[in-house]
Amino acid sequence: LLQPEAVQPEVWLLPQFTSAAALWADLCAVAAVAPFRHMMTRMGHPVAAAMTNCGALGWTSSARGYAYRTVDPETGRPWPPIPAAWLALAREAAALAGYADYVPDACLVNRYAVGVGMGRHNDDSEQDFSQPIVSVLLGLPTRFAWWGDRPEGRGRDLPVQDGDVLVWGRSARLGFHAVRPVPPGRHPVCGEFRFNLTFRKAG
Ligand code: MD5
Ligand code: FE
Repeated sequence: LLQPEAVQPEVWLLPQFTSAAALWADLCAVAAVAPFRHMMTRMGHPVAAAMTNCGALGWTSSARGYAYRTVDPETGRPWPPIPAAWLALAREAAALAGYADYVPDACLVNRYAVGVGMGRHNDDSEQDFSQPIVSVLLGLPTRFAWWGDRPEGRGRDLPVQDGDVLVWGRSARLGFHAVRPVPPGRHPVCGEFRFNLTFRKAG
């Protein structure tokens, strides 16, 4: 458990805390029930990362804006539950970072092809900012960019790789961040993709 220099207090990095190999079967099972899709933004273009969800609430974007939903709009069915091993992992990481009894109700799963990133934003659609976000990085390495409260300049880069887990909350919970485009490569489990699991207390 360490606090990377590139970011700020209340951002914790757990290097090599898990691996894509350990989570892969559950990832395939989630995607079989709730397939990856490119959601639309309010501006009318598709999100570059493909997304799906598990848990009671799933994050969605459409022409009507962002919303957490209990039902997958693509299938009309509830999102699959968060796999037990994933929940245990998120709870363990949160506990190490000082959050006792973390109970996420939402897990957004992002899939990035080579060359794809995510622009600068902060995560403010949740009801409960007292609870941290736990982010699990799988597959190809990339860099996160971190700004914190003031979204100015290029931001600071944090290199991350398969199996790393980030926990960020409290004063960092509403910090601005981005994902730099994924450099070319091939991961033995994930192929030419990077995945990210983002656990949140959304409801
Ligand atoms: C991703 N997802 O990789 C990111 C990971 C999102 C989203 O941002 O809203 O779906 S979130 C973890 C993150 C990003 C940037 C910086 C830091 C963590 N950090 O320095 O702690 O799909
Ligand atoms: Fe985010």
